[in-house]
Amino acid sequence: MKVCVIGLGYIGLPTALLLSEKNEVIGVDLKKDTVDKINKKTMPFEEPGLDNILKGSGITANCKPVPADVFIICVPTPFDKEVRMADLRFVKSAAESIVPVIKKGNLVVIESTVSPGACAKVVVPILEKSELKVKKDFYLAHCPERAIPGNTLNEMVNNDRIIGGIDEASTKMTKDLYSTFVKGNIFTTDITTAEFVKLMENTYRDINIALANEFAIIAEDVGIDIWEAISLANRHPRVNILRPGPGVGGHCIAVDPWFLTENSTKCKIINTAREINDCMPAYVLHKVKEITKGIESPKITVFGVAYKGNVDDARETPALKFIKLAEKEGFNVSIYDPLVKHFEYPLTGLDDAVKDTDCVVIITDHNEFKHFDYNRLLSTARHKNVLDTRNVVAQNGMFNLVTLGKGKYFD
Ligand code: SAJ
Repeated sequence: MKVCVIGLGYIGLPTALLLSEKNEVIGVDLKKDTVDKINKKTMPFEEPGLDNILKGSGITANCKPVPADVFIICVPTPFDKEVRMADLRFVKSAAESIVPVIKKGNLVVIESTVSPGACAKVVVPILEKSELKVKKDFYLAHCPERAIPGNTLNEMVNNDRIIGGIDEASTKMTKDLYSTFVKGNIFTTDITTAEFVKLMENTYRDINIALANEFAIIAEDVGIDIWEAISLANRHPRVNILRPGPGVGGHCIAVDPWFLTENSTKCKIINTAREINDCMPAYVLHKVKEITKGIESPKITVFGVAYKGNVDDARETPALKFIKLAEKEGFNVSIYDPLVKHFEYPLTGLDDAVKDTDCVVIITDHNEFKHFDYNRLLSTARHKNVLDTRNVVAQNGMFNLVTLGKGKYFD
């Protein structure tokens, strides 16, 4: 099979590499730099395990699609903040780019996350500009990705997958192709259900995190430790509450609920959950204000701007809103992140970030933050305060530790 994978980012490149073990694969990306790197067998981003596969693979990369048997679209779907909708511009332009090369009998697979109905209503009309007709001349399916950054390779191979074809022949062709590398079970459905399932998965997680955040806020009022309470509640065989934190980031969970609700007039819990999670940076700032009350020209140190622990990705990070709010409220903010390389604000070395600080605010649960000796680290601080929004610091020493979700009773 000759497979053309369009979009060589966090999902497209690993998919292309896994497919290249049993197929001829051409990767396509608009970024010339990415194309050059892949042709030189160099990874354009970091993700465990991919480097080795790339070195041994026969994959080639190109800036434009070439004739093939299968086209897989793995481009990002940004969030249009103004109207709270999926911005399908990259999916559309990827589909447009196939039009000149698509042939009778080809299969097109959409991996990009899209709003319900988009494959049939948006992608089909573009592909049919080729004069070929879906179901008659070419096949189409949605196969949403489920891999988690940091563990992409393992999850792409071992997770169960959902495939929804526009007809049975499309579903079968897609299942046969993905079976060449997926070891998990492959479940099949129709194309719109597959779109919906993907969005439900991320929305479920968002609502669960919102619930954990609300529990944390209530626990502070009641005076108990939410982290202990959640771990005890999760001993129930049918309960699995996620962890509270400073808000939800990343390019999926913080935006996909809006893709699901964009064309509905009846959403309540999904919108409320988004609101709760979006308010968490402000909630964290209110705690910082309490801790630093009375200090003149306070300096705070943000530990971690990645959207979650142990990744270098700061997209949609809750740290950004927290920092913007803190600056607006007159805080002097220094930022340290051991993994993130590019961010809207300057990043500082650890020692400079902590020197003369009045409060360290842990936003991201990087492993490094769990292992610091905070007594030593805070020796150059002006005030020895730590606000831990992820419950990664143990109280062992002479510093004031405030943990999100731990009520006063435990201070
Ligand atoms: N978070 C919490 N508490 C938790 C878990 C996460 O506050 O208990 C926060 C994280 O810190 C982060 C955000 O939520 O800011 C999202 O992180 P995540 O680890 O939950 O998810 P992502 O965005 O890295 O990946 C998700 C995954 N979806 C699900 O688990 C349902 C992944 O499988 C998807 O492939 C990915 O979205 C995607 O691309 O859709």
